[in-house]
Amino acid sequence: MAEVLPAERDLRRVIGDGESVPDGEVDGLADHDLVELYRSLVLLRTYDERSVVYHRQGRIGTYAIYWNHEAMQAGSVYALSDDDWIFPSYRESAIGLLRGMPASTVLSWWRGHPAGWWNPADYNVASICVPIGTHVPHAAGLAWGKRLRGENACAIAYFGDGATSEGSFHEGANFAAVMRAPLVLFCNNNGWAISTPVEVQTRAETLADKAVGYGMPAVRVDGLDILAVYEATHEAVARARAGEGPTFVEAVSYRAAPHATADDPKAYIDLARVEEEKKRECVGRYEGYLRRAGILTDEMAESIRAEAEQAMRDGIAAAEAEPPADPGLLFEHAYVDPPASFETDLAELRRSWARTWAAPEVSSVRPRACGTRSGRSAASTPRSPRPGSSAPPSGSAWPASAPSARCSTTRSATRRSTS
Ligand SMILES: Cc1ncc(C[n+]2csc(CCOP(=O)(O)OP(=O)(O)O)c2C)c(N)n1
Ligand SMILES: [Mg+2]
Repeated sequence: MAEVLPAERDLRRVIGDGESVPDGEVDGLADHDLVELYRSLVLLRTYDERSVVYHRQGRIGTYAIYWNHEAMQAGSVYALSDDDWIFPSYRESAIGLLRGMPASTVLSWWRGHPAGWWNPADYNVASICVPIGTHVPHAAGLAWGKRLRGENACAIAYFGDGATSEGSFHEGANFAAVMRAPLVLFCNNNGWAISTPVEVQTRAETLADKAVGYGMPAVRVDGLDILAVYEATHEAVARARAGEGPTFVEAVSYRAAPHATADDPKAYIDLARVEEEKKRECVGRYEGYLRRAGILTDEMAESIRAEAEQAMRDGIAAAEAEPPADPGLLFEHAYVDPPASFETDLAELRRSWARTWAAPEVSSVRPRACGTRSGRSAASTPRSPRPGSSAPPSGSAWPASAPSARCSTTRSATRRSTS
C-alpha cells in the first residue's frame, strides 16, 4: 500500500542572501561538485541567451526561452546518474547538453532540421516533448520497466504548472505511484501556462498537494536555488532506487522571460514582479554563494563563461553547416506501404521547390528504417529554405552535398557520473 504523506509546503532553500539569511550546505557535495554545478548553470544560461539572439537573426525558429529555469535543470540533473533517464519538455530543450549532447544537435532541433533528432538511448534523454504532459506516462512506463528488469536506474519527467491540469500528468502520476515506479515528477512551477496564471489553473493551495491524492510524497523548493533543487532531487532519487516509488518535486519560481520568442507577456504578466525575480536570478545567486564560500575566482568564472560561449559558436556553426534535409523525409515513417498519393504529393512538392529554387529533381518516397537513412546522392538533394528566411539558401552554410539525416548520434566523451 502506498502511504499518504503530507506535502512539504514551505519552500526549501540552501543559498542565503549574503546578508541576514545565512548560506547552508548540502551533504555530499565537494568543492569540485559545486564548481561543476556552476559550469552546468553557465552552459545552460549561455545556450539560452545565445539562442534568443540566433532567433532574432533568423538562424533558429521560434524558441522557448528558459532564462532563470537553469537552476531547476542543472540542480536536478546533477542528482542523477548517467543511467537515469531524462524526459524533457520544450522548456528543458537544452538539458541534453548536461549529458554531453553537442549544442549543434539542440540548435538543429530548433532549426527544424533532422540533425536535431537523436537516439534517446545514446544519452538516456528522451525527445523534447512539446505536447503538454504527454511524456509523463512515457517516463512512468520506462521507470516501471527499469523496476521490472531489476535495474537500478530511475527516470525524471520535467513539466510545468500547466501540465498538472492535463490528463496525461494524472495518468502518469497515478500509474507510477501504484506500480512504485522509480520516477521523479519534476514540476517547474513558474506561475504561468503561457498567459494563464497558476491561480486559475487549480483550487489546490500548492501543486505539491496534488501528490497526496496519489499517495506519494512531495517537496516544494525554491526553483532559483540550485543547491535546494539538487538536494530535493537527490532525496527523490534515493527513494526511487530504494523501491519506494515516485516523488513529486515542485520547484517554484516566477517566469521572468516571455513564454517563447513569439510571446509578448507585457499584455498579461506582473512586470514589477518580473523585475523582482530578475534581481534574484539563479546564476548570479549561486555565483554569490560560491564567492562567499571562497570557491569561485574571477579567472575560473571567466574561463567557464568562455568555454560555454565557444560551445555555442561551434554549435551554431555546425548546425548551419548541416546539409538541407530531403523533403521526402516529410513522408517517411508514416506508413509501411505508403499510399500512392504520397508519390504524387512528393513529386508535386519537389516540382514546386524546383520552380522556386531551381533545385534538381530527386528520388521517390520510400519508407526507411531508422538508421538506414544515409546515403542519398548529392544529385537527389533539393535545397531547403533557411529557417526564418524567405530567401533561397546560398553559400557554404547550405551546400548541395548529400544530406546525412540521422536517427542516431554518438555520445560525446564529456559525461560525468555523480552517484
Ligand atoms: C496538449 C497540449 N495542449 C496545449 C498546448 C499549447 N501550449 C503550449 S505551451 C502551453 C503552456 C504550458 O504551461 P506550463 O505547463 O506551465 O509550462 P511552461 O511553459 O510554463 O514551462 C500550452 C497550453 C500544447 N503544447 N499541448
Ligand atoms: Mg508554467
